Amino acid sequence: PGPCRRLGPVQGGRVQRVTTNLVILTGAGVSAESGLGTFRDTGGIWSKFDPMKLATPEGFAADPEAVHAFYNARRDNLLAATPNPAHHALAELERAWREERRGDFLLVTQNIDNLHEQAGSEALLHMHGELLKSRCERCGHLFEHTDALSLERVCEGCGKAGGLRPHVVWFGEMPLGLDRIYEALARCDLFVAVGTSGTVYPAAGFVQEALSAGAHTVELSLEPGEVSALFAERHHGPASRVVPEWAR
Ligand code: BJW
Repeated sequence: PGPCRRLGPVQGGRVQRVTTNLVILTGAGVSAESGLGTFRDTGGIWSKFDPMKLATPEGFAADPEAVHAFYNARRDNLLAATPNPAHHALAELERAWREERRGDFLLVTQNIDNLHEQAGSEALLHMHGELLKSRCERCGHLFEHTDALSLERVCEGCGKAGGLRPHVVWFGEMPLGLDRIYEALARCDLFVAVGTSGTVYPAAGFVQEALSAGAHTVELSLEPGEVSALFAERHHGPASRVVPEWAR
């Protein structure tokens, strides 16, 4: 069964509307069919590149040029990518949730791409940052850009070179927006995870938080993930099929 609004019992001749607060968590699998690689599948990004060298503060300190090259290449890939039916279905679901006042809606993505925005999602939180943003470690200046980042580039905020880094969350760093996410999870009635392996915390623990709040839990992914057993409902297949099927 999909996420259709439930109607409550008739009280005093009126049908009481039961609201459903929805939290959706997406991972790399939702963007796989848009041509952006996943991390841990066969042939995935971490089978070709060492995450300890490219996705940790220590790796960046040791070889910033290699890290810039890695994210510059992924930024170029993203600029050629477009949303797939899964992104569109989630944006459409958000519109319906809002227009029909079904309840609160929050889309939390672990992805640093902007395909949810391109599809029209609005109530969106990028917990692992955004590839089209960078920041200065010296002055905190945050800016959007589509061109390559380099060690030589000068920060528009402080006028100094050498302090810029991608606005992404590496291992050992604190994910973004956790207060808002845990607050939404504590109130959620329905939690859906799409295209994530359930390997990386704290995101992998969100299903447990949702269960503690009494939510119904749904996994939509190509195959079972690490925490699959915690989901009450599971639909396995490509996101471009299982997400629109579930959301309609
Ligand atoms: C499809 C599909 C299709 C394929 N259709 N589906 C030991 C135990 C517990 C925790 C830890 C531990 N040791 C260390 C930690 C903490 C660590 C962690 O979890 N490590 C684990 C690996 C063990 N976590 C952190 O460090 C996090 N921070 C933190 O904990 O802060 C607290 C703290 C801070 C400081 C001090 C003390 C505490 C930060 C994690 C940051 C993760 N960063 C990355 C890189 C981001 C930038 C970038 O993109 O380069 O985030 S790593 C990478 O993994 C990326 C992703 O967002 C993240 C999750 O991956 P995801 O999305 O699940 O992708 P895959 O590839 O794993 O799975 C894809 C899925 O899609 C699969 O299931 C496929 O089947 C499916 N799929 N095609 C549908 N067509």
